[in-house]
Amino acid sequence: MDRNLALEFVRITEAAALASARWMGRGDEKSADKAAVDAMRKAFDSVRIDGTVVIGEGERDEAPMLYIGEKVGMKSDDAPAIDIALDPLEGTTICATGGVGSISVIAFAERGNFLHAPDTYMDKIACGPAAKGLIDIDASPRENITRVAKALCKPVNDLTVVILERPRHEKLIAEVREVGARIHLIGDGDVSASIATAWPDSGIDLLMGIGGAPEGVISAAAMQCLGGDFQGRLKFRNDEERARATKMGIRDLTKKYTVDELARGSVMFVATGVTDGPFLKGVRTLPNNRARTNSVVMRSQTGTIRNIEALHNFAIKATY
Ligand code: VTB
Repeated sequence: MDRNLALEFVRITEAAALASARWMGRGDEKSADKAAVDAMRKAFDSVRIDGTVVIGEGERDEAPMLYIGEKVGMKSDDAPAIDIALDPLEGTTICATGGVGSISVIAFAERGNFLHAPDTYMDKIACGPAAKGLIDIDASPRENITRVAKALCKPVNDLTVVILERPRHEKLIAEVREVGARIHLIGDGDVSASIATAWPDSGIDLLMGIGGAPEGVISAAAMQCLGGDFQGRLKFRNDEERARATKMGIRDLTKKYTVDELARGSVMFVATGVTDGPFLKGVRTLPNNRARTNSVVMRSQTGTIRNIEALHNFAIKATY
């Protein structure tokens, strides 16, 4: 895969972030999401790839654009065949309420390298490079917390675990508190939260709990670039979800997925902040019809992590 592709792709997440940021705090999740999807879909047309969306906005009958299986990119004979896992606006509610950590994100890899995850839940655990290889989704919270604290040379009381604030996590939250670790509860946005575990100085050490499965694959792609660790197991709410997973080719519905099984090979990851988050600043509107975006571009092959700050002048380029 051409390394320059990642730099092409950042234009796409910038476009989606700029478009959805216009809806920040307006209490209208649908419009914020639609703005991001429209901008991202349009921006894909300018990239020379033979792209297939494998993690997207949903299945063809429920998503008009960027649905699973959709072909994107300006196809040409020498265009590379790549699989794409995307979320034009991860954290729609965050954006609609002006909260913390909504991003626009695309991960991509050579064909066949992402798990084709159904839109169900996934039990997840994530940590940064220092504790890689030490976490185990089958171990107790106590065990995982103790191991990570040791790897980070911190007392357990200083460890911060990020967990989605959901009734389903009551038991997990109680267990973590009993062990003595601190908890950062978030309303949404577990992709940002997973990345935060591997981001220096984010203040987050470990992620635990159940979130969306598609977000799990995107998070795993990011962790491959950051050298962090991630494990996941699909969680189904009903037989219909199980049937959907089987239809997508998942044979063992109880399988524990390692980070390598979720995102393999040479993976690239780009994200642009929509609202301020633990590792990216959100879109800033500036005087004279300008805006500033903050993005990250990462490649697993080289481990390079680029922060890209861009100043957009809408007086010249009025696209978004
Ligand atoms: C999480 C969160 C996402 O979905 O994955 C969550 O990170 C899981 O679903 O931002 P529930 O809201 O049903 O718990 C999101 O909130 C939205 O994709």
